[in-house]
Amino acid sequence: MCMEYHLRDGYNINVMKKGCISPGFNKEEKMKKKLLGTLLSAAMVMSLLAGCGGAAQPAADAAADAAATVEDTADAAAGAVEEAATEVVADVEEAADAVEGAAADAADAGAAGGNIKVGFAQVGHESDWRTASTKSCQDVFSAANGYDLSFVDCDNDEAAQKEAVRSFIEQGVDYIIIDPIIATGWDTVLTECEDAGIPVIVIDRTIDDSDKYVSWVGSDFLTEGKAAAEWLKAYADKQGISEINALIIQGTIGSSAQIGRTDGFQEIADREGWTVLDKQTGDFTEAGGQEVMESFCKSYAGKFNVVVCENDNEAFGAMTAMDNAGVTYGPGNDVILISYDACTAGLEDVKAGKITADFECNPLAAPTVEGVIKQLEAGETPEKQILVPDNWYALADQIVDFSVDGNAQSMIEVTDDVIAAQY
Ligand code: GYE
Repeated sequence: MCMEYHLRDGYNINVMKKGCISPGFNKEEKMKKKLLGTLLSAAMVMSLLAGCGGAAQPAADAAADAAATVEDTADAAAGAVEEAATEVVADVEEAADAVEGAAADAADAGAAGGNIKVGFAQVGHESDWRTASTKSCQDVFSAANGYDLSFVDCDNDEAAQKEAVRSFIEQGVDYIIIDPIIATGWDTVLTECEDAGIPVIVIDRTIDDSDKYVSWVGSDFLTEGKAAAEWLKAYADKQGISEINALIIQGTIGSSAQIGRTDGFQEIADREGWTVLDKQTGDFTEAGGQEVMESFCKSYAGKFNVVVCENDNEAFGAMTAMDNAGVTYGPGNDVILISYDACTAGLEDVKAGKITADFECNPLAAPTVEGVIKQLEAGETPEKQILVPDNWYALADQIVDFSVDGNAQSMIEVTDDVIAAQY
């Protein structure tokens, strides 16, 4: 094929490949060959005749000369045609390049004028944290701020999330943001993004089996898990509690938020010789937390004194289950209840003396992601990992000194003002 189709920003540009021969050029070649064939046959007949009688020799020579002249002329003509065709090809390519350049300039001008196309493949809508994260992204990547946002709620469906990313590639967005439901299985689709030349920014949860993204912006889940356990150690010591029998309601299995929080807590539990009676997933939902806690209350009745919920919504469900089972929780009661996220409703439960301590995970990462996009627009290279800082919350009596990996931690006392300022 001599034609390539260059598709860019909605413009189809046909470019003739170098070295291709135009159809008109083939016609000239054919004509030259036909004429040569005729003259050469005539010359052969003449020379045969000459062999039969010397009188025909001059005529044969003349015919052969004529044939040679015609061949030279035909060669010259063909050369001229070829040269002209090559020039045409060059001109067409130059014109196509110019159109392509103009199209790119127009696209850039559109972008600069407030039209950066962003696709965001969000995990779902399972929790208060997620709602805050979605709102933050929609606020930041708004039309008023100069963005066209394609938002897909993937409803915790891993396959749907990959499809969403592929649909962004088809749409030809400028940037793709992914909050990966689970941490693995990403390399193929990230390679597709790379091949399409679309930068990917990972927000919140991490991708652990591919590095084909520009930046990750999120919280340190392992530190959150360790912080919860180190706080528990210091708090239990202060309360004179020497035995810990814990139940853990985990987040979505395979998500980096679950992995970090579970592993971080378990590491300290192993070091301290605590008993972790059981771990089961509540999928980061209130219904899931309630269901798991109902079964825990039956299986471990009277045997546990700590419940760790890997997000606030699971804690809301677990509280309903404990209420129904007659188990008391919060400062001074049967069970120390630990939660993560520290969304408004979670902090309200801390203030109400239900959740004993709440370990924040900041959902407002979108402004930082926008910073990454601005750096890329300016041709700069953003950091590969950008941490969003978190705080730890409790009521005054539950605030104790502790450290994580040798770093002293501070806690924030939950007051009405603190709750009002939270997302
Ligand atoms: O803790 C939970 C949400 O990925 C950190 O996902 C996030 C977690 C958050 O559903 O509430």
